[in-house]
Amino acid sequence: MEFKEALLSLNRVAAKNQITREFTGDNAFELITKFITPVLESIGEMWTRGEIALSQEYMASKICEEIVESILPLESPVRKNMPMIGITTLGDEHMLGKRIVASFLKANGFNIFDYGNMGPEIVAQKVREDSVEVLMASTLMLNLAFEVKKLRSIFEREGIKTKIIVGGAPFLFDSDLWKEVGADAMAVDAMESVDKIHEVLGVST
Ligand code: B12
Repeated sequence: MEFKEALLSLNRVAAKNQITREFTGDNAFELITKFITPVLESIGEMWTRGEIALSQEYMASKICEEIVESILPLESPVRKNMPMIGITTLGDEHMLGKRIVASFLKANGFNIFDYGNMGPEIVAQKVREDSVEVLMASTLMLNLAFEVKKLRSIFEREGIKTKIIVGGAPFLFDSDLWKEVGADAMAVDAMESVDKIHEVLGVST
């Protein structure tokens, strides 16, 4: 049974087996990028076209969350001289992308403050308190992508120098949106986010 078919028929076991068969212990992010994300995107499009029920989309994403949770790597114990990173969805309830990016950064030794789905005003306060150097914003709804613009103007008002990197569906659909909302960079996936952090901090690798 195909992975997508297994998800849509709510066959947890078949879906999980498809991924664990390919899992070698250190290829979690490749599997997420190659199998899980594109299938979830395609399921989102099927919902848009009215071909499946919202409950199917919801359950498919829940099963993927469970699978992702079971394959993600541990945090790296090496955390010397790494910049402070914050991560939030700025009110968006789509959490899987944030979870994956946070996990990838932790596995690469970054220090992460996970602010969940806080709005821009509180995020700005937290970023200042925690001396966050780069804030990662994961928004999947177009309207919430514009919360980044609000956040940027709060940063300007308060003199906060934290860099902002964005990601998620609206930024994948429109490759210039990150500039429009005043972000410093965008990345297409968790793996690219590390290079972008170095880029916005002006660190050569
Ligand atoms: C699963 C899903 C849901 C689940 C969410 C479950 C959960 N708790 O997370 C449920 C069913 C609950 C849901 C609900 C809704 N959803 Co929805 N959903 C999706 C779907 C199909 C997949 C999202 C996902 O988890 N992908 C897998 C993860 C791993 O991918 P990802 O988030 O993109 O993250 C990767 C990269 O983008 C990147 N990345 C992500 N964030 C960041 C941040 C940074 C800083 C960086 C560097 C990188 C990065 O790295 C990640 C991995 O490498 C998308 C389709 C899509 N194209 O995204 C629609 C989608 C996001 N949903 C949409 C909509 C409209 C909704 C609903 C309004 C109605 C609906 N369709 O169900 C509600 C609203 C919920 C709310 N209040 O916020 C629309 C948004 C369209 C728009 N114009 O805004 C989409 C695009 C579907 C579509 N094609 O129309 N949804």
